[in-house]
Amino acid sequence: MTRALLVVDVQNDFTEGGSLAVDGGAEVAVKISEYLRTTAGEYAHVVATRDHHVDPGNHFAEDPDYVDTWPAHCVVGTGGEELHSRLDRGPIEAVFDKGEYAAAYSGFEGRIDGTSLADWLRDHGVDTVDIAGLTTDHCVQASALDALQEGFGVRVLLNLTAGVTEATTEAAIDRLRAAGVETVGQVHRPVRHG
Ligand code: VGL
Repeated sequence: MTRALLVVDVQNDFTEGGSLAVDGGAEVAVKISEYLRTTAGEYAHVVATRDHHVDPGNHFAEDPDYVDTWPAHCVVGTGGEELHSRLDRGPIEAVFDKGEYAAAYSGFEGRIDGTSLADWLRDHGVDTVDIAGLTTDHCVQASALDALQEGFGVRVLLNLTAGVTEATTEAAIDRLRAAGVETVGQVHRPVRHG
């Protein structure tokens, strides 16, 4: 088994002070960095994704519902798009950007230099992925379901994720488990919007 860690969307806009801040987002950045220090040998590769929006159409709204429409976030060229400063970039070998002109919740829509995340992982011999990052109920969920579709073994490290709302986070966890994704630990419970 060759395992990679996939760090999804740990970007400033999804953390405290950002335009789509999730409670516990910055803590997730810190905890992933700690986790990487203590589990260095477990992963053959560590990669990350970023939401990378130019004009993603009705993914952005003036009056967002926080389910299908959102305040502008992770706009290319803004600080909000940057990976969080407390996320240790050292172990991250490749960053896959997604969503320039449309919503792209799944990290598997991401590319680096034209190569898709799934192809990059397969090219590097990866057959199993652990997923951490933001947000449990949207991009982490979508990435985990796509990872399964792409044929990878998948675990979601819930203690290294944070969700937008409690209800959608619980629904996401149920859906992931029903689909065959192994979950590890407990998610940080969101208190906003829920
Ligand atoms: C995300 C809401 C909107 C995420 C992205 O990264 O989970 N959530 N866009």
